[in-house]
Amino acid sequence: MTQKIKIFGVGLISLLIFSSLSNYTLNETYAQASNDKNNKNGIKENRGYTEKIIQYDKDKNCSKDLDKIPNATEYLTYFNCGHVEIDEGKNNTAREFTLIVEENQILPISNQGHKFKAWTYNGTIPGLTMRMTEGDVVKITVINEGENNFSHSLHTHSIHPAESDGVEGPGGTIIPGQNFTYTFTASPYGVYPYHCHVNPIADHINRGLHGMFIIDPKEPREQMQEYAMLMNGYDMNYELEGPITLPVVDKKDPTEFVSEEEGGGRENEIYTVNGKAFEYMDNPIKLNQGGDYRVYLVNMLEFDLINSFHLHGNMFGYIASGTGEEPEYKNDIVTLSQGDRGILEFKPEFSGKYMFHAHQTEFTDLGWMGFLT
Ligand SMILES: [Cu+2]
Repeated sequence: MTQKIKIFGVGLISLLIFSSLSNYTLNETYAQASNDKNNKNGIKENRGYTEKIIQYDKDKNCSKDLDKIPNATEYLTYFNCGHVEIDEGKNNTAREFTLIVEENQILPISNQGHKFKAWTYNGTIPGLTMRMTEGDVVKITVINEGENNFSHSLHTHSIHPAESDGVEGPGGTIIPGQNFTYTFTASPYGVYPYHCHVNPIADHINRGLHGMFIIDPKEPREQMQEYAMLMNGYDMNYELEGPITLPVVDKKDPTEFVSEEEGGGRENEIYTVNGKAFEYMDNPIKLNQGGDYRVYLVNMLEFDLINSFHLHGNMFGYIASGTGEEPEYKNDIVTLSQGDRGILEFKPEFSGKYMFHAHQTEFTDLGWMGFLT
């Protein structure tokens, strides 16, 4: 009898939980009520909390396919907004993501046959673009596969507690076969890199364990066609390298140091945007003349101190780190150090084919170049 009451109790609690929380899928449709009022982005002002969240996710072009492995062209518009749980009563949204770290991946990194011995989050370089809204409770579970040889972690930029920083404690070192869930409240809005933070960090990043995430403002930005672009490089000869350390002191003369063997060193042989050399030379990005475009740009290049983005035939407004609402200045080139990022907004004035590329000619020649048409 006691057992029965207990079971009934649990059932009742689950029922209560289910009635206050809602999981949603992105293909739901909503009838427009006659008293609906549109705000500047067409979001219905007087809808309930859940409907507003669902509409905002649609406007953000959140993918319905959370398990998709996007190729370099699909990566431009693949925004993964996680498994969503909405608490209407508390006006609270939670988003859950899972990143599986796999070593021993062989990924194509050009359309000419070059392949890379990659380490990946969910099978791609860069890892998927995670998207959320400021104030969302975010849980990212990182699984380090049992077959892997190294520990890994997830370090996200933005504001969060130390235990979710991916450096100290259990979240800083996930050994093969283990997992860890990083939890934080998304803040402030902006565009951010994420990457593994296990030593030697540059190698873990260069091998492919990096990506971007976007925290959108609660008040939506002006609606535009949006693209994600992440700049990286590939060092193809890893066997010559190891951890970066201070030089070894020469005991006979401490003002000198023992020089290391000459080697290939840390150098990128291929440069890309979105993981594949010359991808958008081969598959130009089609834009509409007079349309409004926004690019979330992140630089995850290792071994070279800076990278840049140059747009031909046009000027873009630039929002550094994406932490402001309006562009701070107009330019046709932006230079970013390692880990830096921002938002570009522009409108094609003329028809035709326009290049976009790094303004370092070496990077351009080695893959970081594309076309807008
Ligand atoms: Cu790692």
